[in-house]
Amino acid sequence: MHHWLRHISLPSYSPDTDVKSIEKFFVHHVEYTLARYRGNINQMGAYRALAMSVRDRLIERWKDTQLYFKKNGVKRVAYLSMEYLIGRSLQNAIVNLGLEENFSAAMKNLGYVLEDLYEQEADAGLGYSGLGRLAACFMDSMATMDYPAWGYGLRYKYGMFYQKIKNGCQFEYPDYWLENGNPWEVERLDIMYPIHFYGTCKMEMVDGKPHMAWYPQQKILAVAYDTPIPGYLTYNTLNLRLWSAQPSKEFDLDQFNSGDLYSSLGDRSHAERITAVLYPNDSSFEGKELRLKQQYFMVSATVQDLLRRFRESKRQLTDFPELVCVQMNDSHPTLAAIELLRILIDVEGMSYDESYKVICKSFSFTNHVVARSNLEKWSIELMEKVLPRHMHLIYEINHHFLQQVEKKWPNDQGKLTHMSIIEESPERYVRMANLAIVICHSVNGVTEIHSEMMRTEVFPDFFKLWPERFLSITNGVTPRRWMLEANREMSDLITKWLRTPSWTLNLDLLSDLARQSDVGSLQKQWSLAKHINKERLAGYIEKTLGLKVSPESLFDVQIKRVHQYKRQLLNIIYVIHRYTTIKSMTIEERRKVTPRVVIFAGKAAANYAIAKSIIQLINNVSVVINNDKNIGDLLKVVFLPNYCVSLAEIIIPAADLSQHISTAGTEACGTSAMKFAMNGSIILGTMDGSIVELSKEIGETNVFTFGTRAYDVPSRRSAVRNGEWGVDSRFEAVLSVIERGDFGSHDFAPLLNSLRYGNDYYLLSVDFPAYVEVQDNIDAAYKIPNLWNKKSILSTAGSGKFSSDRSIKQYANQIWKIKPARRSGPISVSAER
Ligand code: AZC
Repeated sequence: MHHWLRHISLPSYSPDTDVKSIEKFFVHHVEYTLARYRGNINQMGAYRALAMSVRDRLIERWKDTQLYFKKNGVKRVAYLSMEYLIGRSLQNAIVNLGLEENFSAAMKNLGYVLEDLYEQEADAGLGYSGLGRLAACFMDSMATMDYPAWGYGLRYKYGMFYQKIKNGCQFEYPDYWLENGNPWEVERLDIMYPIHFYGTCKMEMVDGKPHMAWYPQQKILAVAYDTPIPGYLTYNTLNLRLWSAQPSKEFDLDQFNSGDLYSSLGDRSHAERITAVLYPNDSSFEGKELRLKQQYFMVSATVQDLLRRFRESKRQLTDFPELVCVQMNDSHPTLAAIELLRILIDVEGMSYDESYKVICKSFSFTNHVVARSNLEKWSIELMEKVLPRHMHLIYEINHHFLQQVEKKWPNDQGKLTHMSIIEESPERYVRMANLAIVICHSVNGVTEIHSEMMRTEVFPDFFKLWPERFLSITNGVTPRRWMLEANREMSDLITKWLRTPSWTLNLDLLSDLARQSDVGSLQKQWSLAKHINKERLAGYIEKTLGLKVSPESLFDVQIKRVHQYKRQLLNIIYVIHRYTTIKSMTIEERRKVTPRVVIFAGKAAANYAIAKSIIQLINNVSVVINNDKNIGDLLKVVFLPNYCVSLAEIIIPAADLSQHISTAGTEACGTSAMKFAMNGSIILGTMDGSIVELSKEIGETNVFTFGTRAYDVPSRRSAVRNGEWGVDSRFEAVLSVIERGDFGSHDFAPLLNSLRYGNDYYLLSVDFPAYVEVQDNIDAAYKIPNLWNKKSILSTAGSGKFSSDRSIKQYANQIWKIKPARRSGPISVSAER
């Protein structure tokens, strides 16, 4: 019957992009999609109607893009991630379509302000941290550069928790981001896969050969929710497929027949629980059966989907790696490879050896972890219970792998113990990163320093065994969201001074700003743009906290997850030191002080007590300082609650200075520094993660670095542990005023103890003197506007390397071996490309 459909032409529904058509489609959605009257549509309603109008334009491109990939039989990459920190999508979609002017005009004609409608959108926080935001930036770059790619993940109903601060303390609330619906997703009830759990395995004879059969006990359905990801100024639009759990009908029917309707409904909610909530990733997952089920749920649905699409090519399964490659964002999706192995062997009847070759050629793995103790592992007991057949296969892989180790290093028990996929004592675990390295053809770190640490400290034996597998690809961020959308003022300036808008697609062009960094008029316009952004942030701070801050002050920002290794504690200890120093100054001396607003934002994992008490301390300090009339505008401290993508978009363009001060050798990358540098914020950092490369690009004299270098960390740590490190008296003085209760009666003893008695693992006391010194240099530099502005311009000029377009190009060329496949179509923009 379907060929009849081909002859039907749609009543002029081709989504034109002129202002009048946009108005029409908007009204159409008000009336027919939302079923509301034109006369009484509120801001939220208007946002939804607008989003639907944008979505229409995306869907057409998206379908065409998929068809184009399919017809051309191109090799594709599947990007697998347990997290996508997407943030808002409306502005991104409109900008990427190149239609902001038209949409703005159409909304204005209808009595709306486009920017206000942007603000209505919920922030999709389907991720917790860096690797989740990285996945979102990578999707934007893959789409923009026309790579044939798919994103795969989970559609959590509750994203990262909503953070509220009460009396200085963090409280976590569920973040039901779907409250007002999600106009970007398309529910695909036609794309659904069964996912099995638990049960037993039995050896059976099939055609005279032994064969392992799995009799699972639970079956849950994975339903696809598709989100179009538009590339910037290209017709190509990719798909992010997020899986949602749904009970299987058969399963419910069994229960119903047993006469127990209500427990069958209970099972329904049990099934749905799998994709109910995102786990914060720096609390331990150990023992969390639900998290293991989430991982398997995501990868099993994905692998089935990849196989279904591959089968359409009619090629043999041994050709799978020629058409598909799979990138795993950290070790969380590693079971994808085991699932593919299982299907090839158990369902397709391929041999182990042949199947193993297929997975090794298809999979690659990005590691985001530095400390070995943070590598992911799963209890074998749990794995055997939830995924018994997969556990067999892991044993088999390990068996073959250890034979290789034995061959390379005969009789070396140490090597076998270290490298084994199975940890034997004190308890038995599967080491997911070891498994990932064994089964992948490539594994990469996320900065040069991190990749080097992987080779020498985290996985040195694996590196000796397979040096060719280890690559380094420095992370990047998308300049569309982080510059063009978040910082219009500065973006316009850059376009003007570079005399081309194409820097947004070729960020290396920014380097040309360096040549002009001394030009007075550029400097003037540059600092004016920064000032406008600072006023906007000051307005937000006043609205949120009722606190007035002066945009004339130096805005000094640290925003990221709250963690001991990121050392927000060092920052606030310095703030207290600065405060007491100012208080002891004469009026004359105070005149020379550079006024600062120190801004923090970040969430602590709900069960991470020390991190939560760091948040408490910051807030308590802010209450004391901000209410001290004697200090006035010389110092203000701000903690902005509920850090998320859209908050970062307001803060980053307004920063004069941003802090990235992790103990050297603890931060794999730290992508926020790249966003700050692009936005002309001067970097204050330790030589860790991305700062090493940023300072190389920007020029060492234009960034402020300090502190222990990674190679000195072990010896200083042992000096601290053995009480051989003399603690700076200013540092100790701060600890005692906290102890005395100057910043509230909260029990800060555990926090203070983490810095004393040889416990200072993150070397705050060691780096404090250098930190104070570099802060003095910053104050001095800020007083000389043309010096400061020049540094700011050079920060932007030096950040071209850190576009995620560059990262993705490296992945495509070095790991995936895929090429762009650009579907030329009507591009509705005049912008050059
Ligand atoms: C983070 C790293 O901590 C951060 O340094 C890096 O910039 C980011 O990944 C992207 O590579 N790690 C995570 O988000 N999560 C885990 C499990 O490490």
